[in-house]
Amino acid sequence: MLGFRKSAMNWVLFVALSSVVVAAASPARSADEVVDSNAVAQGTSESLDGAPGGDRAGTSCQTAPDMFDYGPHRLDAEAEQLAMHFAGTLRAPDAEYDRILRDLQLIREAYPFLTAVVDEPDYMPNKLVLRLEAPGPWPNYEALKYYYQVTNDEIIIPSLDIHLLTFCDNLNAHVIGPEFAALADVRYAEPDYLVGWANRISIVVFATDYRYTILAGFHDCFDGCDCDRTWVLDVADDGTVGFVSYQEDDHGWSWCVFEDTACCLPTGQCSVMAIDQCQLAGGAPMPFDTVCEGDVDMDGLDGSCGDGCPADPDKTDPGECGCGVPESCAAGIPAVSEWGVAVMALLVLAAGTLVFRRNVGARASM
Ligand SMILES: [Ca+2]
Ligand SMILES: [Ca+2]
Repeated sequence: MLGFRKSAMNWVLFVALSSVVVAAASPARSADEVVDSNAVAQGTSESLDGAPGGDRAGTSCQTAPDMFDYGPHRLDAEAEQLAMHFAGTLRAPDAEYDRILRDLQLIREAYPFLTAVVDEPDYMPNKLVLRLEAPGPWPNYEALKYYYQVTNDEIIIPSLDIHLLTFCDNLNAHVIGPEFAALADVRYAEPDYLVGWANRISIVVFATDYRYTILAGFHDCFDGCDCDRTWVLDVADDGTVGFVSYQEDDHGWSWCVFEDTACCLPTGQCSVMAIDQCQLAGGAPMPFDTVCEGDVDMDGLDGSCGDGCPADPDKTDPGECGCGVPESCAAGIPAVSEWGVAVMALLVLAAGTLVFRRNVGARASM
């Protein structure tokens, strides 16, 4: 949180100093916007995930011997960003990307309310802000831009030679930044920071378990949220999701209200309670907008907790016959095959009789 506040303050200072010049050049984006645009990008490039180098539809990245090889374009921007940071690499390694993508899906299947808690990046993953040494030309800078396939070089503050680079695909800004900053042409390079993010996922590994710390902030998030919830979950190699802890933090603010949620208890009943109490009771917290429907048919299972037939006391699953119809409606289906067996038996008997009679008749005529 401290790191965020510091970078946000840097950004605010940066914007304040340059607002007159920049004006409409580079509007500040929020983390929400980036997550939304990532979601759109994911939807249009689904078939590319894991594709070997060469198929770069959805990006303008090229494959050439004198250019950086971006490898496969990643379908899921969230897993890509987390994998890059977890591995500390320029691009997301396959193993980490696949593992994190799988684990987050498993976590969200086990805890559906966490589907809404998507990691928000604190910088634009395909951009870099840098200041050049005046005056140009900058041959080393241009050569590195070519190598990393920069698609746009926008001068956002001409008087200070501050540029905003756009790359053909996402990169870890904390790795690419120092590489540009090391050039004699470049005074400094830093990520294109975003403000206003609320959700953050961090990862550490214990033996074969990946531990996910999932923070969901709310209330006045521009400079760091006032209130947050944190879940810690482990996902084992075999995909088992283990609950470690849940914590609410009001950071001393009296206006942080941690709403209760619908909880499906192991008994099948639904009850509204605090999330930590639900989890301590072995229950599954439901999405925040879930309303307990109640056990109208009194079969022991609440309509919100998996009673697929909330008005049928004899069924909790529509099955083949549907709610309100006994599953024995399907009894006719096996009867058909029984008839089939009977008909076959009659045919065999008739054929056997014909053969027998023919043989007897042949002997008689001899
Ligand atoms: Ca019921
Ligand atoms: Ca029922």
